[in-house]
Amino acid sequence: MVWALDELGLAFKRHTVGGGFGGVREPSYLKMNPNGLVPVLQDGDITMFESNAIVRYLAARYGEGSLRPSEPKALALAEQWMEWQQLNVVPLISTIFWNQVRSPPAQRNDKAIAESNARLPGLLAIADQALKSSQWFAGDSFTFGDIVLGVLYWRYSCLDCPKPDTPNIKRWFAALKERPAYQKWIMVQVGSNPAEWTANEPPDPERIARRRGLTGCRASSPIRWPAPASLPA
Ligand SMILES: N[C@@H](CCC(=O)N[C@@H](CS)C(=O)NCC(=O)O)C(=O)O
Repeated sequence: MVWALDELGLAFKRHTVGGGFGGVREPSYLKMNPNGLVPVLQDGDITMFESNAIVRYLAARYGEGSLRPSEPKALALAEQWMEWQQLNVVPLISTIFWNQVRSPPAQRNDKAIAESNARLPGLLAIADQALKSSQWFAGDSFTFGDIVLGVLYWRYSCLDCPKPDTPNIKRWFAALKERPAYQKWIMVQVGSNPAEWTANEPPDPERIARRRGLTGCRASSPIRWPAPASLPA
């Protein structure tokens, strides 16, 4: 969400809540998101949850013709890849991440890691093939169709696991890393095991909060999440 806000050049205010920061069980928060999760977006009279829906809303309201393609075919592709990434790739990368980086060794599920590692090459080959004929998932321009995999691919790049040779994804990822908003909000060191995760904890509380908000996605996790962002009406 914050990456999208920044890509759109929108001013926003972030509130750090969730996990150890608390706040998500407060009645006032549950009114905004009854799931007690982050993120939540407040923008004028709109209050909403579900990060992908938030990104699509921001793109529709503030990024028509840029983050949200105006042309129906490109829009269809952006929608298609956002769904596909979320439903197929995110669970596999998240499984490896949570077991290798965020779980104590005794709770690490090696079978789940192996299953994810076995399935990822086939899935990434599909994305790689799509990126053979276009620079971005929806064509020649960066769109919200690049966001879901963009977030997760950074984390994947930090993981200690076998990585298939995907030259087109490699080129796409290199282009993402050139984007200032990606550098600022996504390219944060996460480490590849629990010790590195802890060692990478930066001393600056603001950076800790930022990193925590961008490096995990499991409701039961003990880490803290920032939310919501509010836009000027
Ligand atoms: N599908 C929801 C997932 C929300 C979700 O699971 N949020 C996690 C962070 S990504 C959370 O609030 N975790 C709080 C916690 O684990 O304490 C979305 O994309 O917004």
